[in-house]
Amino acid sequence: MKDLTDLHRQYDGGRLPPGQRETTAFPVLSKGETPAVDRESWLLSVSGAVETPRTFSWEEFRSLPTETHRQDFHCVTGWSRFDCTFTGVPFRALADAVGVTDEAVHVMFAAADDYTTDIPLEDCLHEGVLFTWELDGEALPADHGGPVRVVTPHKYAYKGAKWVTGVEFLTESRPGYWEKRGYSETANPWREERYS
Ligand SMILES: Nc1nc2c(c(=O)[nH]1)N[C@H]1C(S)=C(S)[C@@H](COP(=O)(O)O)O[C@H]1N2
Ligand SMILES: [Mo]
Repeated sequence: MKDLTDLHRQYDGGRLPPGQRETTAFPVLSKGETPAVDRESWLLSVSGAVETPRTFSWEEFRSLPTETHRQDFHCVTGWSRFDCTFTGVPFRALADAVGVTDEAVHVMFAAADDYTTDIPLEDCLHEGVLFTWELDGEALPADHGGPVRVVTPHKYAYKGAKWVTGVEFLTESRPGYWEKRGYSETANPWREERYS
């Protein structure tokens, strides 16, 4: 188990970022309905500025290296949930599997509900970014993004696509769903980067 609950120190902040309040519940925040996706039908397509574009089935994805983390989760609407246990594939392991080219600067994540979100590549390579299928020792509930979602403990949680189906390495930034609607591209909770 990797404990990442102290990563706020990398940002010279306290554990609870400014303007947040701690909750022990885990609210669900989705722009629409929970899409019907299961492990058997789930596919993850990796494209763009990579040496080997490919699509992973659940079985293929599960052959990548995995880690279990303890992480905090910060929603831009003002709540934070401490000590979430997530198991999954680190973004870095996926990047190694496809070979990211030098031209890549940004990453666009796509999801089964047509949600998208973009993150600078450098921020995706942070050790906390995971493609996860397990929350607190149980299969990730569908409402929270199961079968597989992304988590970004160093960013507001809208950067973590639930029901993730696509990862596109971009040669220039392109705004995703909330970024188009005025939310921050960088989304650092310790600097309160909520809006752009
Ligand atoms: N595919 C998808 N991912 C998404 C969203 C969404 O609507 N669709 N909402 C985002 C927002 S705004 C937040 S705060 C978190 C909420 O995750 P939760 O519902 O597990 O709390 O998911 C993010 N990822
Ligand atoms: Mo959110």
